Amino acid sequence: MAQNERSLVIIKPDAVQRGLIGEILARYEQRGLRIAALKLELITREIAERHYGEHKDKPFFAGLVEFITSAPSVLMVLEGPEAIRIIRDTNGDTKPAQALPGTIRADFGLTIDRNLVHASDSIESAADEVANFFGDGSIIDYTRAIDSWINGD
Ligand code: 3AN
Repeated sequence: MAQNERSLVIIKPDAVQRGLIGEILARYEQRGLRIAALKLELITREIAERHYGEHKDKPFFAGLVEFITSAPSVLMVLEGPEAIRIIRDTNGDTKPAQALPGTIRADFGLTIDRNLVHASDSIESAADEVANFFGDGSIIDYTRAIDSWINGD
């Protein structure tokens, strides 16, 4: 069986403001991913700067932090076999213009500055990102009755 993985996912302020929370969440749920944690939160500057730390020397860093702290986001932890790859494929390319039709960023977005969602890009970064946003440990380990029908085990 494929390795079970965990990813941090953010439904960013643009998607929340546009009333797309349900639409986007449904795509992850329909794919079969399990929600292990979920909250609506206005991200603080400190947490945003840590989250985007790898971009701190880039010209777009200030705008990135400004945007992600400008209005509430939905933060979640999603789990499933090969979840990192599956979620990033569901989200689509960082640049919506290059995202494949059927992905969230292609179906709802136009520009990189408002690309609706974030997902972890590796198991290692997922661990750091989950700790950054869910340091209080509010992650629930549970099994759904349908899990064996989705995962085949
Ligand atoms: P992803 O979110 O697909 O993992 P990253 O980690 O490369 O993409 O970038 C994080 C965020 O930084 C992107 N979602 C985007 O909002 C912003 N970003 C990345 N590259 C650029 C760029 N060249 N110009 C403006 N914003 C960018």
